[in-house]
Amino acid sequence: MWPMTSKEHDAPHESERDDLPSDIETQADVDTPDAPTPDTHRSGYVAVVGKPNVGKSTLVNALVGRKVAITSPKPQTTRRRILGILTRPDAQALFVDTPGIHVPKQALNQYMMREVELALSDCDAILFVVDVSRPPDEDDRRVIERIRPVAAPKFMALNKADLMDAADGPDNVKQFLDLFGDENNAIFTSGVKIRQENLEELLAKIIAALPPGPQYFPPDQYTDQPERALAAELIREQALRFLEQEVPHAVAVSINEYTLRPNKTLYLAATIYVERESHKGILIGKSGQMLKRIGSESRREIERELGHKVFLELWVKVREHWRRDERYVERLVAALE
Ligand SMILES: Nc1nc2c(ncn2[C@@H]2O[C@H](COP(=O)(O)OP(=O)(O)O)[C@@H](O)[C@H]2O)c(=O)[nH]1
Ligand SMILES: [Mg+2]
Repeated sequence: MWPMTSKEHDAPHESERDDLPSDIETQADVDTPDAPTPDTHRSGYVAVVGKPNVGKSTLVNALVGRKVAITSPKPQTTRRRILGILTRPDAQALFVDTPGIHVPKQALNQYMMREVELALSDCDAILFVVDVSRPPDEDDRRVIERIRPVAAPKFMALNKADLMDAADGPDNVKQFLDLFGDENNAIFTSGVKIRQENLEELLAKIIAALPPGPQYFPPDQYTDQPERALAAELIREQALRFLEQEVPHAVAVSINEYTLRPNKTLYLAATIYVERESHKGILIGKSGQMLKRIGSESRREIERELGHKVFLELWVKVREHWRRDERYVERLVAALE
């Protein structure tokens, strides 16, 4: 406790309001004895790259200790750069979760690859994530070739180590190490069965590689996404969970209303966009059952992540071929920022 903090400062009476600003200033001026000096504090951007589905988003969530990015077994779950912020007394690591590196075909895919390029163009370190339960393939090689010319220090997460079997495991590891070429900076990880020591070791290596720098974000901020964007993503995650194979790529979510009422309830109305009338039918389900399930699971997740009580209204609309429409993709993303 600060010796100078009196009850009045914590809970000023109406009549004492005028005194408040100068009191706050006085408190903020007090030095914290343990605050790191600027030249020992490290910070920087860590681009997290890899082919789709290797567990990049799951790993970023595990490293940051919060759900900053939604995950699913479906490829293309992550569509744009997402920042996961880890703050420690001596460092701030800014993990940039990216869409998987792949060959772009449609407007949405091109948009996703631009997001990867942007992340690589301004990073202080690279975390290359692979699925070590399978041997490297063409897609892994393409990622390696893309990051090879980037000067930033590189680390490899041999992820999904929990799925590695005794027969093929060692050979997969050897092949990935040959490809990556730097055994000292490769670490086994798992985003689901967390071996905390490995995550700690990986973090320590990454932090040691970051340049000296300030704390860019306040210590309690764990992502750059506004709450409404997080809410839209959590709804999309549930839609991906419940829908059949062919539909999920074509799902987009936009928020129509986002109001935190004085009673602390968040009123949220969102539209789920699909590309075809038949997809709309699947999404709504028999007598609305599917949409109800997606709605109640989303509501629970949003309540847990954002800490508000939530009233959620979901709509479904068809917008044909939205993924091919570059302007629409850009607008949809911009609307969430
Ligand atoms: N068994 C296992 N599954 C994982 C691991 N990491 C991610 N997954 C699963 O793999 C799928 C893809 O993960 P995601 O993080 O969305 O991959 P991304 O496309 O690289 O971001 C999801 O179903 C995850 O639950 C892991 O270390 N072990
Ligand atoms: Mg992802």
